[in-house]
Amino acid sequence: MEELTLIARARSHADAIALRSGPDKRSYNELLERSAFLAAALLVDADDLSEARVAFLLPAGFDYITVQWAIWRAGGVVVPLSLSATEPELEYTLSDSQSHWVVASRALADKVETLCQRLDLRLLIVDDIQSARQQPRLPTVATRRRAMILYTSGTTSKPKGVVTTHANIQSQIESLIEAWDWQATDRIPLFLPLHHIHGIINVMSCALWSGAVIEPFPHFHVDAILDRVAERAYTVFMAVPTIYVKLIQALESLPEADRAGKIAGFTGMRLMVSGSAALPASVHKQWTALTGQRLLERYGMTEIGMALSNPYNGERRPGTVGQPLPGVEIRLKSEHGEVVTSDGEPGEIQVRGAGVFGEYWNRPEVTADSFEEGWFRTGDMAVLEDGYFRIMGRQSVDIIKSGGYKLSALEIEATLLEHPAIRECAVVGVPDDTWGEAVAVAAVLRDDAELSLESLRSWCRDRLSTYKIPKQLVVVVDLPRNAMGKVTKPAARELF
Ligand code: MCA
Ligand code: AMP
Repeated sequence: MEELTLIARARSHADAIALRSGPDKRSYNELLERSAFLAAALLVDADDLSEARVAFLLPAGFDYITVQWAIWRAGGVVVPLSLSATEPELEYTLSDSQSHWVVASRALADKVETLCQRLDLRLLIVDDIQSARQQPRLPTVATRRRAMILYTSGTTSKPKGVVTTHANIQSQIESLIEAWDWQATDRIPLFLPLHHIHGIINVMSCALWSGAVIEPFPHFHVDAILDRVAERAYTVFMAVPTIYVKLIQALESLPEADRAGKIAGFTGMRLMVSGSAALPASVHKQWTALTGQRLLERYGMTEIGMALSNPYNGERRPGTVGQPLPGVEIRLKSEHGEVVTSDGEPGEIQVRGAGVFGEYWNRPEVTADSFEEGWFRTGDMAVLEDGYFRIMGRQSVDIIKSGGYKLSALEIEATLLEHPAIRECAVVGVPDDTWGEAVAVAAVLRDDAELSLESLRSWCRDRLSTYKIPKQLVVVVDLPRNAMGKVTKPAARELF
Protein backbone atom coordinates (compact mmCIF):
# COMPACT_ATOMS: atom_id res chain seq x y z
CA MET A 1 0.00 0.00 0.00
CA GLU A 2 1.39 3.39 -0.98
CA GLU A 3 1.34 5.81 1.92
CA LEU A 4 1.69 9.55 2.33
CA THR A 5 5.40 10.31 2.65
CA LEU A 6 4.98 11.88 6.11
CA ILE A 7 3.50 8.61 7.38
CA ALA A 8 6.05 6.41 5.60
CA ARG A 9 8.86 8.51 7.04
CA ALA A 10 7.43 8.20 10.55
CA ARG A 11 7.73 4.39 10.16
CA SER A 12 11.43 4.78 9.44
CA HIS A 13 11.99 6.31 12.89
CA ALA A 14 9.22 4.41 14.66
CA ASP A 15 10.99 3.97 18.00
CA ALA A 16 12.32 7.51 18.23
CA ILE A 17 10.71 10.09 20.52
CA ALA A 18 8.44 12.47 18.60
CA LEU A 19 6.97 14.45 21.48
CA ARG A 20 8.25 15.31 24.89
CA SER A 21 6.44 17.24 27.59
CA GLY A 22 8.00 17.03 31.04
CA PRO A 23 8.34 13.33 31.86
CA ASP A 24 5.73 12.39 29.22
CA LYS A 25 7.25 11.02 26.00
CA ARG A 26 5.51 9.76 22.85
CA SER A 27 7.19 7.81 20.07
CA TYR A 28 6.59 7.97 16.33
CA ASN A 29 5.13 4.50 16.62
CA GLU A 30 2.48 5.77 19.05
CA LEU A 31 1.59 8.55 16.61
CA LEU A 32 1.21 5.98 13.84
CA GLU A 33 -0.92 3.57 15.85
CA ARG A 34 -3.19 6.14 17.40
CA SER A 35 -3.75 8.01 14.12
CA ALA A 36 -4.71 4.75 12.38
CA PHE A 37 -7.40 4.05 14.99
CA LEU A 38 -8.69 7.61 14.91
CA ALA A 39 -8.84 7.35 11.11
CA ALA A 40 -10.98 4.24 11.46
CA ALA A 41 -13.26 6.09 13.88
CA LEU A 42 -13.73 8.90 11.37
CA LEU A 43 -14.37 6.53 8.49
CA VAL A 44 -17.15 4.73 10.37
CA ASP A 45 -18.30 2.47 7.52
CA ALA A 46 -16.89 4.47 4.60
CA ASP A 47 -13.77 3.41 2.64
CA ASP A 48 -12.50 6.94 2.16
CA LEU A 49 -13.50 10.37 3.50
CA SER A 50 -13.10 11.60 -0.10
CA GLU A 51 -11.92 15.09 0.88
CA ALA A 52 -14.67 15.69 3.43
CA ARG A 53 -13.63 18.61 5.64
CA VAL A 54 -12.91 17.73 9.26
CA ALA A 55 -12.38 20.70 11.57
CA PHE A 56 -10.60 20.28 14.87
CA LEU A 57 -10.05 22.30 18.02
CA LEU A 58 -7.03 20.96 19.90
CA PRO A 59 -3.96 22.38 21.63
CA ALA A 60 -0.46 21.48 20.38
CA GLY A 61 0.43 17.93 21.36
CA PHE A 62 -0.24 14.24 20.82
CA ASP A 63 -3.97 14.65 20.06
CA TYR A 64 -3.38 17.47 17.58
CA ILE A 65 -0.86 15.46 15.55
CA THR A 66 -2.74 12.17 15.66
CA VAL A 67 -6.03 13.81 14.64
CA GLN A 68 -4.33 15.65 11.78
CA TRP A 69 -2.69 12.44 10.56
CA ALA A 70 -5.93 10.48 11.06
CA ILE A 71 -7.89 12.85 8.85
CA TRP A 72 -5.21 12.64 6.17
CA ARG A 73 -4.95 8.85 6.41
CA ALA A 74 -8.74 8.56 6.08
CA GLY A 75 -8.71 10.76 2.95
CA GLY A 76 -10.16 13.91 4.55
CA VAL A 77 -9.20 17.58 4.52
CA VAL A 78 -8.02 19.15 7.79
CA VAL A 79 -9.45 22.45 8.96
CA PRO A 80 -7.54 23.43 12.13
CA LEU A 81 -9.52 25.88 14.26
CA SER A 82 -8.00 28.76 16.19
CA LEU A 83 -7.99 28.28 19.96
CA SER A 84 -8.58 32.00 20.41
CA ALA A 85 -11.49 32.29 17.97
CA THR A 86 -14.84 33.59 19.22
CA GLU A 87 -18.09 31.76 18.50
CA PRO A 88 -19.02 33.92 15.47
CA GLU A 89 -15.52 33.36 14.05
CA LEU A 90 -15.76 29.59 14.58
CA GLU A 91 -19.21 29.55 13.00
CA TYR A 92 -17.89 31.34 9.93
CA THR A 93 -14.96 28.90 9.52
CA LEU A 94 -17.15 25.82 9.97
CA SER A 95 -19.83 27.07 7.58
CA ASP A 96 -17.50 28.43 4.93
CA SER A 97 -15.38 25.27 4.87
CA GLN A 98 -18.55 23.13 4.79
CA SER A 99 -17.04 20.96 7.48
CA HIS A 100 -18.77 17.65 8.22
CA TRP A 101 -17.16 16.88 11.54
CA VAL A 102 -15.60 18.73 14.42
CA VAL A 103 -13.05 16.91 16.55
CA ALA A 104 -12.30 18.47 19.95
CA SER A 105 -10.75 17.54 23.27
CA ARG A 106 -13.10 17.10 26.21
CA ALA A 107 -11.57 20.26 27.74
CA LEU A 108 -12.43 22.40 24.69
CA ALA A 109 -15.71 20.76 23.67
CA ASP A 110 -17.78 23.48 25.38
CA LYS A 111 -16.55 25.99 22.83
CA VAL A 112 -18.11 24.08 19.94
CA GLU A 113 -20.91 21.95 21.38
CA THR A 114 -23.84 24.35 20.78
CA LEU A 115 -22.42 25.40 17.43
CA CYS A 116 -22.28 21.80 16.28
CA GLN A 117 -25.90 21.30 17.31
CA ARG A 118 -27.00 24.47 15.54
CA LEU A 119 -25.07 23.69 12.34
CA ASP A 120 -25.93 19.99 12.51
CA LEU A 121 -22.29 18.85 12.61
CA ARG A 122 -20.97 15.66 14.15
CA LEU A 123 -18.83 16.32 17.21
CA LEU A 124 -16.20 13.77 18.08
CA ILE A 125 -14.53 14.00 21.48
CA VAL A 126 -11.07 12.63 20.94
CA ASP A 127 -10.66 11.50 24.57
CA ASP A 128 -13.65 9.16 24.12
CA ILE A 129 -12.17 7.14 21.24
CA GLN A 130 -10.77 3.87 22.43
CA SER A 131 -8.07 2.26 20.35
CA ALA A 132 -9.04 -1.20 19.10
CA ARG A 133 -6.56 -4.05 18.64
CA GLN A 134 -7.25 -4.76 15.01
CA GLN A 135 -5.33 -2.76 12.39
CA PRO A 136 -7.90 -0.77 10.40
CA ARG A 137 -7.93 -0.73 6.58
CA LEU A 138 -7.15 2.74 5.30
CA PRO A 139 -7.49 4.17 1.79
CA THR A 140 -4.63 5.12 -0.52
CA VAL A 141 -4.51 8.91 -0.73
CA ALA A 142 -2.99 10.43 -3.88
CA THR A 143 -0.77 13.46 -3.27
CA ARG A 144 -2.70 15.59 -5.76
CA ARG A 145 -5.70 15.47 -3.43
CA ARG A 146 -6.71 18.36 -1.16
CA ALA A 147 -5.21 18.10 2.32
CA MET A 148 -5.74 21.30 4.30
CA ILE A 149 -7.77 24.51 4.46
CA LEU A 150 -6.29 27.39 6.45
CA TYR A 151 -8.17 30.65 6.86
CA THR A 152 -6.31 33.83 6.02
CA SER A 153 -7.49 37.41 6.46
CA GLY A 154 -6.75 39.88 3.75
CA THR A 155 -8.22 42.24 1.28
CA THR A 156 -11.74 40.80 1.58
CA SER A 157 -13.79 41.47 4.68
CA LYS A 158 -14.17 37.78 5.50
CA PRO A 159 -11.20 35.38 5.73
CA LYS A 160 -10.59 33.09 2.74
CA GLY A 161 -9.87 29.37 2.93
CA VAL A 162 -6.47 28.58 1.40
CA VAL A 163 -6.55 25.01 0.05
CA THR A 164 -3.30 23.07 -0.17
CA THR A 165 -2.84 19.56 -1.51
CA HIS A 166 -0.61 16.86 -0.03
CA ALA A 167 1.86 17.58 -2.84
CA ASN A 168 1.94 21.32 -1.94
CA ILE A 169 2.57 20.49 1.73
CA GLN A 170 5.30 17.96 0.93
CA SER A 171 7.03 20.44 -1.30
CA GLN A 172 6.87 23.17 1.38
CA ILE A 173 8.37 20.78 3.94
CA GLU A 174 11.09 19.36 1.67
CA SER A 175 12.23 22.84 0.71
CA LEU A 176 12.84 23.77 4.36
CA ILE A 177 14.42 20.42 5.28
CA GLU A 178 17.00 20.99 2.58
CA ALA A 179 17.58 24.70 3.17
CA TRP A 180 17.82 24.59 6.97
CA ASP A 181 19.45 21.16 7.27
CA TRP A 182 16.82 19.54 9.53
CA GLN A 183 18.12 16.40 11.28
CA ALA A 184 16.68 13.56 13.38
CA THR A 185 18.83 14.88 16.23
CA ASP A 186 16.96 18.22 16.30
CA ARG A 187 14.77 19.31 19.21
CA ILE A 188 12.38 22.23 18.90
CA PRO A 189 9.82 23.96 21.16
CA LEU A 190 6.35 24.45 19.65
CA PHE A 191 4.48 27.42 21.08
CA LEU A 192 3.07 29.06 17.94
CA PRO A 193 -0.65 28.77 17.16
CA LEU A 194 -1.51 25.71 15.07
CA HIS A 195 -4.00 27.24 12.64
CA HIS A 196 -1.22 28.89 10.60
CA ILE A 197 1.63 27.42 8.60
CA HIS A 198 4.43 28.89 10.70
CA GLY A 199 3.49 26.46 13.49
CA ILE A 200 2.00 23.70 11.33
CA ILE A 201 4.59 23.39 8.55
CA ASN A 202 7.80 25.14 9.58
CA VAL A 203 7.91 23.79 13.11
CA MET A 204 5.65 20.75 13.55
CA SER A 205 5.69 19.06 10.14
CA CYS A 206 9.38 19.69 9.40
CA ALA A 207 10.30 18.21 12.78
CA LEU A 208 8.07 15.14 12.27
CA TRP A 209 9.37 14.64 8.73
CA SER A 210 12.93 14.58 10.11
CA GLY A 211 12.34 12.25 13.06
CA ALA A 212 13.13 15.12 15.46
CA VAL A 213 11.68 15.84 18.92
CA ILE A 214 8.93 18.43 19.46
CA GLU A 215 8.26 19.95 22.87
CA PRO A 216 4.75 21.43 22.79
CA PHE A 217 3.53 24.34 24.94
CA PRO A 218 -0.13 25.36 25.20
CA HIS A 219 0.94 28.92 24.32
CA PHE A 220 4.02 31.16 24.41
CA HIS A 221 4.90 30.74 28.07
CA VAL A 222 8.08 32.78 28.34
CA ASP A 223 9.30 31.60 31.76
CA ALA A 224 8.78 27.89 31.07
CA ILE A 225 10.47 28.20 27.68
CA LEU A 226 13.45 30.11 29.10
CA ASP A 227 13.91 27.45 31.78
CA ARG A 228 14.08 24.73 29.13
CA VAL A 229 16.43 26.84 27.00
CA ALA A 230 18.77 27.05 30.00
CA GLU A 231 18.65 23.24 30.21
CA ARG A 232 19.90 23.09 26.59
CA ALA A 233 16.65 21.38 25.59
CA TYR A 234 16.60 22.71 22.00
CA THR A 235 18.78 22.81 18.89
CA VAL A 236 16.35 24.84 16.71
CA PHE A 237 14.03 27.75 17.59
CA MET A 238 11.43 29.42 15.35
CA ALA A 239 9.40 32.49 16.27
CA VAL A 240 7.86 35.75 15.10
CA PRO A 241 9.64 39.11 15.70
CA THR A 242 7.30 40.00 18.62
CA ILE A 243 8.56 36.91 20.45
CA TYR A 244 12.18 38.02 20.07
CA VAL A 245 11.18 41.45 21.43
CA LYS A 246 9.50 39.76 24.40
CA LEU A 247 12.49 37.44 24.96
CA ILE A 248 14.90 40.40 25.00
CA GLN A 249 12.67 42.16 27.57
CA ALA A 250 12.44 39.00 29.67
CA LEU A 251 16.19 38.31 29.58
CA GLU A 252 17.10 41.90 30.37
CA SER A 253 14.79 41.96 33.38
CA LEU A 254 16.41 38.87 34.94
CA PRO A 255 19.06 39.09 37.65
CA GLU A 256 22.54 38.59 36.16
CA ALA A 257 22.91 35.15 37.81
CA ASP A 258 19.74 33.76 36.17
CA ARG A 259 20.43 35.30 32.80
CA ALA A 260 23.73 33.63 31.92
CA GLY A 261 22.42 30.05 31.65
CA LYS A 262 19.47 31.09 29.50
CA ILE A 263 21.63 33.12 27.17
CA ALA A 264 24.08 30.23 26.88
CA GLY A 265 21.12 27.98 25.92
CA PHE A 266 20.29 30.29 23.01
CA THR A 267 23.94 30.68 22.03
CA GLY A 268 24.30 26.91 21.76
CA MET A 269 21.42 26.35 19.31
CA ARG A 270 22.31 25.45 15.73
CA LEU A 271 19.56 27.61 14.18
CA MET A 272 17.21 30.43 15.24
CA VAL A 273 14.67 31.66 12.69
CA SER A 274 12.42 34.74 12.54
CA GLY A 275 9.50 35.25 10.19
CA SER A 276 5.80 36.03 9.61
CA ALA A 277 6.51 39.78 9.85
CA ALA A 278 9.41 42.16 9.33
CA LEU A 279 12.17 41.73 11.88
CA PRO A 280 13.49 45.23 12.63
CA ALA A 281 17.24 45.32 11.97
CA SER A 282 17.61 46.80 15.47
CA VAL A 283 16.04 43.69 17.06
CA HIS A 284 18.23 41.45 14.91
CA LYS A 285 21.34 43.29 16.14
CA GLN A 286 20.18 43.35 19.77
CA TRP A 287 19.64 39.58 19.66
CA THR A 288 23.12 39.02 18.25
CA ALA A 289 24.66 41.28 20.88
CA LEU A 290 22.81 39.41 23.64
CA THR A 291 23.23 35.79 22.49
CA GLY A 292 25.77 35.72 19.68
CA GLN A 293 23.08 34.16 17.43
CA ARG A 294 22.58 35.52 13.93
CA LEU A 295 18.84 35.18 13.40
CA LEU A 296 17.88 33.70 10.05
CA GLU A 297 15.03 35.83 8.64
CA ARG A 298 12.77 34.33 6.01
CA TYR A 299 9.60 35.36 4.17
CA GLY A 300 6.48 33.31 3.46
CA MET A 301 2.72 33.37 3.11
CA THR A 302 -0.12 30.95 3.77
CA GLU A 303 -0.75 30.56 0.03
CA ILE A 304 2.84 29.68 -0.91
CA GLY A 305 4.63 28.32 2.14
CA MET A 306 8.09 29.76 2.62
CA ALA A 307 9.54 31.55 -0.40
CA LEU A 308 12.66 33.53 0.55
CA SER A 309 15.27 32.83 3.18
CA ASN A 310 18.61 34.12 4.33
CA PRO A 311 21.23 31.38 3.94
CA TYR A 312 21.79 28.66 6.54
CA ASN A 313 25.47 28.75 5.62
CA GLY A 314 26.57 32.21 4.61
CA GLU A 315 25.86 35.80 5.45
CA ARG A 316 22.50 36.59 7.07
CA ARG A 317 21.79 40.22 6.38
CA PRO A 318 19.61 42.13 8.89
CA GLY A 319 16.60 43.80 7.24
CA THR A 320 16.56 41.36 4.32
CA VAL A 321 14.87 38.02 3.60
CA GLY A 322 17.61 36.47 1.48
CA GLN A 323 17.12 34.41 -1.66
CA PRO A 324 14.53 31.98 -3.13
CA LEU A 325 14.26 28.67 -1.27
CA PRO A 326 14.74 25.34 -3.11
CA GLY A 327 11.86 24.66 -5.50
CA VAL A 328 10.64 28.29 -5.39
CA GLU A 329 10.78 30.73 -8.32
CA ILE A 330 10.45 34.45 -7.64
CA ARG A 331 9.95 37.41 -9.93
CA LEU A 332 9.26 41.08 -9.16
CA LYS A 333 6.61 42.84 -11.23
CA SER A 334 6.89 46.64 -11.42
CA GLU A 335 3.90 48.95 -11.03
CA HIS A 336 3.99 49.35 -14.83
CA GLY A 337 3.45 45.63 -15.25
CA GLU A 338 7.01 44.77 -16.32
CA VAL A 339 9.25 42.11 -14.85
CA VAL A 340 11.96 43.91 -12.87
CA THR A 341 15.44 43.17 -14.16
CA SER A 342 17.63 45.61 -12.29
CA ASP A 343 18.77 45.80 -8.68
CA GLY A 344 17.13 48.42 -6.52
CA GLU A 345 13.92 48.67 -8.57
CA PRO A 346 10.83 47.76 -6.51
CA GLY A 347 8.18 45.32 -7.66
CA GLU A 348 5.46 43.01 -6.39
CA ILE A 349 6.75 39.59 -5.32
CA GLN A 350 5.24 36.90 -7.54
CA VAL A 351 5.82 33.22 -6.83
CA ARG A 352 5.74 29.94 -8.72
CA GLY A 353 6.54 26.41 -7.56
CA ALA A 354 5.17 23.09 -6.33
CA GLY A 355 4.44 24.54 -2.88
CA VAL A 356 2.03 27.17 -4.19
CA PHE A 357 -1.64 26.52 -3.32
CA GLY A 358 -4.21 25.74 -5.99
CA GLU A 359 -7.34 27.61 -4.92
CA TYR A 360 -9.25 29.61 -2.35
CA TRP A 361 -12.07 27.39 -1.15
CA ASN A 362 -15.23 28.05 -3.19
CA ARG A 363 -13.87 31.33 -4.57
CA PRO A 364 -12.90 30.69 -8.20
CA GLU A 365 -12.90 34.36 -9.18
CA VAL A 366 -10.71 35.47 -6.31
CA THR A 367 -8.37 32.55 -7.12
CA ALA A 368 -8.17 33.53 -10.79
CA ASP A 369 -7.48 37.16 -9.83
CA SER A 370 -4.61 36.24 -7.58
CA PHE A 371 -2.58 34.57 -10.34
CA GLU A 372 -0.89 36.22 -13.30
CA GLU A 373 0.55 34.02 -16.08
CA GLY A 374 0.73 31.15 -13.58
CA TRP A 375 2.52 33.27 -10.94
CA PHE A 376 0.87 33.93 -7.55
CA ARG A 377 0.59 37.64 -6.77
CA THR A 378 1.56 38.10 -3.11
CA GLY A 379 0.68 41.81 -2.81
CA ASP A 380 4.04 42.33 -1.04
CA MET A 381 6.58 44.74 -2.51
CA ALA A 382 10.32 44.04 -2.54
CA VAL A 383 13.62 45.04 -4.09
CA LEU A 384 16.67 42.97 -4.87
CA GLU A 385 19.84 44.52 -3.46
CA ASP A 386 23.20 42.91 -3.99
CA GLY A 387 21.69 39.39 -4.18
CA TYR A 388 19.35 39.80 -1.18
CA PHE A 389 15.62 40.56 -1.32
CA ARG A 390 14.34 43.30 0.96
CA ILE A 391 10.59 43.59 1.72
CA MET A 392 9.32 47.15 1.18
CA GLY A 393 5.75 46.79 2.45
CA ARG A 394 2.35 45.75 1.15
CA GLN A 395 0.21 47.03 -1.70
CA SER A 396 -2.95 46.94 0.45
CA VAL A 397 -3.45 49.39 3.30
CA ASP A 398 -6.14 47.10 4.68
CA ILE A 399 -3.77 44.36 5.81
CA ILE A 400 -2.28 44.69 9.28
CA LYS A 401 0.45 42.43 10.72
CA SER A 402 0.24 42.34 14.50
CA GLY A 403 2.54 40.00 16.42
CA GLY A 404 2.78 37.80 13.30
CA TYR A 405 -0.98 37.55 12.74
CA LYS A 406 -2.30 38.90 9.46
CA LEU A 407 -5.45 40.90 10.14
CA SER A 408 -7.96 42.51 7.81
CA ALA A 409 -8.90 46.12 8.61
CA LEU A 410 -12.11 45.51 6.62
CA GLU A 411 -13.12 42.53 8.77
CA ILE A 412 -12.54 44.49 11.99
CA GLU A 413 -14.41 47.54 10.62
CA ALA A 414 -17.40 45.35 9.67
CA THR A 415 -17.63 44.12 13.27
CA LEU A 416 -17.12 47.56 14.85
CA LEU A 417 -19.89 49.02 12.69
CA GLU A 418 -22.31 46.79 14.62
CA HIS A 419 -21.48 48.73 17.80
CA PRO A 420 -24.48 50.90 18.70
CA ALA A 421 -22.32 54.01 19.28
CA ILE A 422 -20.32 53.83 16.03
CA ARG A 423 -21.61 55.48 12.85
CA GLU A 424 -18.44 55.18 10.77
CA CYS A 425 -14.92 53.95 11.39
CA ALA A 426 -11.51 53.42 9.83
CA VAL A 427 -9.22 50.69 11.14
CA VAL A 428 -5.50 51.06 10.52
CA GLY A 429 -2.23 49.50 11.66
CA VAL A 430 0.06 51.89 13.55
CA PRO A 431 3.76 51.23 14.20
CA ASP A 432 4.36 49.49 17.51
CA ASP A 433 7.66 48.40 19.07
CA THR A 434 6.27 45.11 20.41
CA TRP A 435 3.60 44.08 17.91
CA GLY A 436 5.15 45.50 14.73
CA GLU A 437 1.79 47.08 13.97
CA ALA A 438 -1.04 47.64 16.44
CA VAL A 439 -4.72 47.80 15.50
CA ALA A 440 -6.10 51.33 15.91
CA VAL A 441 -9.54 52.72 15.08
CA ALA A 442 -10.75 56.21 14.23
CA ALA A 443 -14.51 56.38 14.87
CA VAL A 444 -17.33 58.80 14.19
CA LEU A 445 -20.01 58.34 16.83
CA ARG A 446 -23.77 58.50 16.55
CA ASP A 447 -25.48 61.63 17.99
CA ASP A 448 -24.89 62.00 21.74
CA ALA A 449 -23.11 58.64 21.96
CA GLU A 450 -19.95 58.21 24.03
CA LEU A 451 -17.29 55.56 23.68
CA SER A 452 -14.17 54.71 25.64
CA LEU A 453 -11.43 52.35 24.48
CA GLU A 454 -12.07 50.15 27.51
CA SER A 455 -15.81 49.74 26.80
CA LEU A 456 -15.14 49.13 23.11
CA ARG A 457 -12.57 46.43 23.92
CA SER A 458 -14.91 44.68 26.31
CA TRP A 459 -17.76 44.81 23.73
CA CYS A 460 -15.38 43.20 21.17
CA ARG A 461 -14.45 40.23 23.39
CA ASP A 462 -17.33 37.97 22.27
CA ARG A 463 -16.99 38.99 18.66
CA LEU A 464 -13.30 39.17 17.72
CA SER A 465 -10.21 37.11 18.65
CA THR A 466 -8.39 39.16 21.29
CA TYR A 467 -5.45 39.90 19.00
CA LYS A 468 -7.80 41.67 16.53
CA ILE A 469 -9.27 44.00 19.15
CA PRO A 470 -8.20 47.67 18.72
CA LYS A 471 -5.48 48.84 21.09
CA GLN A 472 -6.08 52.52 20.28
CA LEU A 473 -9.21 54.63 19.64
CA VAL A 474 -9.66 58.22 18.51
CA VAL A 475 -13.11 59.73 18.23
CA VAL A 476 -13.38 62.18 15.32
CA VAL A 477 -16.11 64.35 13.84
CA ASP A 478 -15.33 63.18 10.29
CA LEU A 479 -13.03 60.59 8.78
CA PRO A 480 -10.38 61.92 6.40
CA ARG A 481 -11.59 61.44 2.81
CA ASN A 482 -10.29 62.16 -0.69
CA ALA A 483 -12.09 64.13 -3.41
CA MET A 484 -14.10 61.01 -4.33
CA GLY A 485 -15.35 60.71 -0.75
CA LYS A 486 -13.28 57.58 -0.04
CA VAL A 487 -11.64 57.27 3.38
CA THR A 488 -7.88 57.85 3.08
CA LYS A 489 -6.18 55.32 5.32
CA PRO A 490 -2.73 56.99 5.34
CA ALA A 491 -4.40 60.18 6.65
CA ALA A 492 -6.40 58.12 9.18
CA ARG A 493 -3.11 56.66 10.41
CA GLU A 494 -1.83 60.20 11.00
CA LEU A 495 -4.59 60.66 13.59
CA PHE A 496 -2.70 58.44 16.06
C1 MCA B 1 -1.60 38.49 21.91
N1 MCA B 1 -2.14 39.73 21.99
C2 MCA B 1 -1.97 40.36 20.84
C3 MCA B 1 -1.32 39.44 19.99
N2 MCA B 1 -1.10 38.30 20.69
N3 MCA B 1 -2.32 41.59 20.41
C4 MCA B 1 -2.01 41.92 19.16
N4 MCA B 1 -1.38 41.09 18.30
C5 MCA B 1 -1.03 39.84 18.68
N5 MCA B 1 -0.41 39.02 17.84
C6 MCA B 1 -2.77 40.35 23.14
C7 MCA B 1 -3.83 39.47 23.74
O1 MCA B 1 -5.03 39.73 23.10
C8 MCA B 1 -3.82 39.90 25.19
O2 MCA B 1 -4.61 41.06 25.32
C9 MCA B 1 -2.38 40.26 25.45
O3 MCA B 1 -1.80 40.53 24.16
C10 MCA B 1 -1.59 39.14 26.08
O4 MCA B 1 -1.93 37.94 25.40
P1 MCA B 1 -1.04 36.65 25.44
O5 MCA B 1 -1.75 35.57 24.75
O6 MCA B 1 -0.54 36.42 26.82
O7 MCA B 1 0.19 37.11 24.57
P2 MCA B 1 1.37 36.27 24.15
O8 MCA B 1 1.20 34.85 24.57
O9 MCA B 1 2.61 36.95 24.58
O10 MCA B 1 1.22 36.28 22.55
C11 MCA B 1 2.06 36.94 21.76
C12 MCA B 1 2.50 36.02 20.63
C13 MCA B 1 1.26 35.60 19.81
C14 MCA B 1 3.17 34.79 21.21
C15 MCA B 1 3.48 36.78 19.80
O11 MCA B 1 0.64 36.74 19.29
C16 MCA B 1 1.61 34.65 18.71
O12 MCA B 1 1.73 33.45 18.93
N6 MCA B 1 1.86 35.17 17.50
C17 MCA B 1 2.29 34.35 16.37
C18 MCA B 1 1.23 34.26 15.34
C19 MCA B 1 1.68 33.36 14.19
O13 MCA B 1 2.12 32.22 14.37
N7 MCA B 1 1.60 33.89 13.02
C20 MCA B 1 2.02 33.18 11.87
C21 MCA B 1 0.99 33.39 10.84
P3 MCA B 1 -5.51 41.32 26.61
O14 MCA B 1 -4.53 41.50 27.71
O15 MCA B 1 -6.27 42.55 26.28
O16 MCA B 1 -6.36 40.12 26.77
S1 MCA B 1 1.77 33.89 9.41
C22 MCA B 1 2.29 32.56 8.61
O17 MCA B 1 2.07 31.42 8.98
C23 MCA B 1 3.14 32.99 7.44
C24 MCA B 1 3.05 32.06 6.33
C25 MCA B 1 4.60 33.14 7.83
O18 MCA B 1 5.35 33.80 7.09
O19 MCA B 1 4.97 32.59 8.86
P1 AMP C 1 -0.02 35.08 6.25
O1 AMP C 1 -1.03 35.49 5.30
O2 AMP C 1 -0.50 35.07 7.65
O3 AMP C 1 0.51 33.85 5.74
O4 AMP C 1 1.10 36.18 6.25
C1 AMP C 1 1.90 36.37 5.12
C2 AMP C 1 2.42 37.77 5.11
O5 AMP C 1 3.31 38.00 6.19
C3 AMP C 1 3.21 38.08 3.89
O6 AMP C 1 2.39 38.37 2.79
C4 AMP C 1 4.04 39.27 4.35
O7 AMP C 1 3.30 40.47 4.25
C5 AMP C 1 4.27 38.96 5.81
N1 AMP C 1 5.61 38.42 6.07
C6 AMP C 1 5.98 37.14 6.29
N2 AMP C 1 7.29 37.05 6.53
C7 AMP C 1 7.79 38.31 6.48
C8 AMP C 1 9.07 38.91 6.65
N3 AMP C 1 10.13 38.19 6.97
N4 AMP C 1 9.19 40.24 6.50
C9 AMP C 1 8.12 41.00 6.20
N5 AMP C 1 6.88 40.51 6.03
C10 AMP C 1 6.70 39.19 6.18
